[in-house]
Amino acid sequence: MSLKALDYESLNENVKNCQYAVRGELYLRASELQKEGKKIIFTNVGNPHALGQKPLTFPRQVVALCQAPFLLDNPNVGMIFPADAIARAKHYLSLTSGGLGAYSDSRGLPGVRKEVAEFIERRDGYPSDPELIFLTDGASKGVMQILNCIIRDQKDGILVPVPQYPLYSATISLLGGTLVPYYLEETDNWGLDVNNLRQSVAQARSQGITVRAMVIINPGNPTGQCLSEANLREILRFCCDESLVLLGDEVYQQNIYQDEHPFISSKKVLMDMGAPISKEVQLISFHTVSKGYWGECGQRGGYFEMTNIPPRTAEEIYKVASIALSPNVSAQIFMGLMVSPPKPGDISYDQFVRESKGILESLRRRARIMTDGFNSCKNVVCNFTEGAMYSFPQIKLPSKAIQAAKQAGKVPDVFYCLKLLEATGISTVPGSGFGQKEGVFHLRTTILPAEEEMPEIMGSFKKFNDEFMSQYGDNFGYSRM
Ligand code: DCS
Repeated sequence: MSLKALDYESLNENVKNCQYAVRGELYLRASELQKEGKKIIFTNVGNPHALGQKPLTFPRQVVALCQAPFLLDNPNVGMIFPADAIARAKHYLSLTSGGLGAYSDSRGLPGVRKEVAEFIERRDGYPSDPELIFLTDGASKGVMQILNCIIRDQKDGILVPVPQYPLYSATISLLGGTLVPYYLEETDNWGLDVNNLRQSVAQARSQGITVRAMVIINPGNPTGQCLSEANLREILRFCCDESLVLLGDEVYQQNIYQDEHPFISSKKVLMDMGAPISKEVQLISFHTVSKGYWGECGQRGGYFEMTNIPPRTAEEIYKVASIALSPNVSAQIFMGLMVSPPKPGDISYDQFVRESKGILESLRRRARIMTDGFNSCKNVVCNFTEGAMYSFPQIKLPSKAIQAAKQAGKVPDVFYCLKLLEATGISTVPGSGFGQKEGVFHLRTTILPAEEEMPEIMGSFKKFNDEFMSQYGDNFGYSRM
């Protein structure tokens, strides 16, 4: 009998080769243990509401009214919903062509795209064109759409930071392209050295790869660094010199936990650089409602903005977006609300500020507790989480542990993370899922568990790590790589 198309052996090889560690072996084992009744702390995914973060009240009120428009006709609606939420719900419904149950334009509702453009203008101080903004089902879909337009075959290379968020490695392999890694410098607080970029490009070219685009994740996932303006300028100049499209993943732009390195958008830096470069570099910037103090991951809302993209290309991207008809309409409204939250003087303003500040300030404290906790552990070193939602400590695994991992048929950091999971219920992602230098090991955890649970979690991590290091330690001491 001949193989059928969906028999495993005959599947598209790109599908089989694609790896996504955030929901990989560790996650599967954690789910199994949970079914067996063990308490699991899921710190593998940046999914704030799953770890107890409460939704912001105002946007949920607005979307609730949009979902149930008959409530707007109820004479008692004003007793449950504040007047500004009612007004905003009517505003968004007026932007749709038939409420939340109707498809929108495949680029998203024009009225919401206008709100996004106004937000970008306020943020960067430069004009933004709603026609060049597409709303998407989360940033992931936008990244996939754009990579799909760029990657033609396996000779097309995309520069991706290592460590990186595996959306990039997985999508590139799914589309049959080639990932060209550039390494971030851990001892330089995960900084980006343009010389590394040049080397990566030269090496790829010597192998016949056409490098077409470069990804930056700012603030970094899993690395947590915020790129400086000087660094962004170097990157943009490099992209200009090498004719690379810059894909600026800026989904964590609200998640900043220090004052020295604020978030600066790639678009602003590009515009600040002036002509000719500001008119040359093709830039796509991505954003989402999943992160920040919103954390509305389940709503699946995002956008991308295109800069210096020719109209004919934008038309093609529109055509491809049309195949999926329409992004989620309720998520588009979340995006509209994210980019135009209540203003001073609005009835809901104080509550909105109280809630959002509360979340961000707690995340800032949690980032500190985690970094300090990891740095107090034997053979563990960790850079401070300047931004995003993760801590990415380096674990200096003793050679006996590496041997034991080999015997168990596991990658050493997977071995460590599995032992951690079994002993403590803490579900992390091994560093190998994000890429790391040869012979260096990490794990990634989110900083999202409830603040009051943090001391206990860090305590149980420390206890596990002490036991692990004394079981496998060879007492030679380790220096940071
Ligand atoms: N880009 C980065 C850098 C991300 O970390 C994520 C999600 C996305 C894009 C996609 O987000 P949305 O599609 O929800 O907009 N981060 C994943 C992670 O590392 N943990 O949780 C999800």
